[in-house]
Amino acid sequence: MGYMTIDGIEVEFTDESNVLSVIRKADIDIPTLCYHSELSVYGACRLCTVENDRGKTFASCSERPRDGMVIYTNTPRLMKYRKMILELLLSAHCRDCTTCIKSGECHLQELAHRMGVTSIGYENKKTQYPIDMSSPAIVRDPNKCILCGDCVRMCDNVQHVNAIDFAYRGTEALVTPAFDKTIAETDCVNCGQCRAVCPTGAISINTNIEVIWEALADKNVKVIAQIAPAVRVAVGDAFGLARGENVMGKIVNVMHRMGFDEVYDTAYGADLTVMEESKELLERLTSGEKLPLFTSCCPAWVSYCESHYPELVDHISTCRSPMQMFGAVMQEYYKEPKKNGGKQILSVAVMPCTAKKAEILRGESKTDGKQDVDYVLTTTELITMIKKTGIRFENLDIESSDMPFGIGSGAGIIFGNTGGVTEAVLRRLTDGHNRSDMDRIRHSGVRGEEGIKELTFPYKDREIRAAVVSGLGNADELIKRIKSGEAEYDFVEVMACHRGCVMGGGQPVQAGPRTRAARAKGLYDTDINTQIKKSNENPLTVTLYNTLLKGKEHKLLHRNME
Ligand code: HC1
Ligand code: SF4
Repeated sequence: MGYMTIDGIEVEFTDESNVLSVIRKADIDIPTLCYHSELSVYGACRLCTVENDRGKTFASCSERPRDGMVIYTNTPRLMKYRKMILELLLSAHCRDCTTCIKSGECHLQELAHRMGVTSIGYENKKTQYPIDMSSPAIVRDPNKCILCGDCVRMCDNVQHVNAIDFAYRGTEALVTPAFDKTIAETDCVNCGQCRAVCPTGAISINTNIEVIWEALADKNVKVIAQIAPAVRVAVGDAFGLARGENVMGKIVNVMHRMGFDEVYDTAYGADLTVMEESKELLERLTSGEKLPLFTSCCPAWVSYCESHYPELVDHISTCRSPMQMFGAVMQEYYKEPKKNGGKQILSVAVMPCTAKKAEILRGESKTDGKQDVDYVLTTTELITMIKKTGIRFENLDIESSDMPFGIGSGAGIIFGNTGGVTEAVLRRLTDGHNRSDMDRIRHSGVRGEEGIKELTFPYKDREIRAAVVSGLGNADELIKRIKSGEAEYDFVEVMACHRGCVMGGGQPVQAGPRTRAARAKGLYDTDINTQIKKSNENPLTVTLYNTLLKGKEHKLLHRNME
């Protein structure tokens, strides 16, 4: 702890690891392009440069705070310096800002505006590269890359995937997959976390917006949507609503107005997953085989396991993800002419996740050879569509989801937070359902945003040993411990994005710690307000098992890997 003087004001610091964090704590939004509190410090952009009382300048992101320091953040010299950095960056940058997908959300554009960059006196002589559209999840446009390295550090240091890296030197420097491969030719797991930290349009979402507009306008197509748990606590961010507010009711309303015929809740699919995954866990506990059971709902994790730990693929649950279970059930339901009204069914899933765009294309995501979910729209794409309509989302009344798939239990809703799947499974395996039963599970260690959590939970005459992991680097660490015999579990929940789907690669970006906490709280608060806490007590689930699912549980709810 100590004190430093920033622009003449005394500021206390405690455990901040760099001067930049102390400046931001003092409510000065000093510009940066390559700094993320969760990534290692790179110090490349130099925008955060400050001046001390002896006139020495230094990058505040890579300087430790010291007691008695005196610094200035906005001297004329610093202002000029920052403007010049931005001019140089823009001189080698594709400048089609008005048509860029990131326009209005681009951090470079915003800073250029803030720093008063009104013209660029240099011609862009940089080699122009083709846009990489090979991935169903993300698009790479090297011409918009400013070499901040955020995506590289995310992919390599945080996710342990190493799909992209720096190549070449000097003016030819580039971020690219090795050997100039396309992104689809690498081990990229489509998590979209690189896109979540990219400050420009160099990495963006591969969108399906246009095809959805066409379907909505087609009278011969019935468009059925499902909304993932984490989407409802992020859409409001874009419309000036309170961070983390659950806006599911407004989403249902706006989607009806846009022309979606039915809007359902993926939390219902999550309830089906809990039923099947709990059953599978009990079977494996009895046989003692293929333990730990790894969860299967996160497609980026499944891909990571396949490429990095193929010997553990058998340990992944055979359950389809909630999205896929729902997709299969929905297609079965709408097979009947009475239900489809003679129209073609188009199944759309609104997800916080870019990897879901790849999941729907996998062989095991089909039933009788047909894709169960036709398109995935990320939360960000849905926001873009809503904005295009001009409907004032923030003022909309709420509507409830459609039936017969409109009710999800609280257990299904909390899937969007790390630990949510485990908590839901433990609720299913617990006989009671009163508040103290739920609180016992809640306080078992399953909640919280740490990347690796461990817990034991009593079940009949034994204990269930569980681990909850979010972030693929953390999963990698945990698997190494499991393989070395250092750790032993019965159940392991893995979500590729740190903190779970609320921080998925398809969510609106620039989410600071307060946004993260608010989104998690938004889902937990929704659970508190939901009478049905357990998946097995969702009346719609119970009915489905006795009707449409009878004799088809395996076909519709499990991954068909033949
Ligand atoms: Fe998720 Fe899931 S929780 S994976 O994060 O199991 O994407 O929200 O929809 O399928 O329900 C995502 C969220 C989501 C699935 C569920
Ligand atoms: Fe790496 Fe994920 Fe980006 Fe692929 S989507 S390049 S795995 S961070």
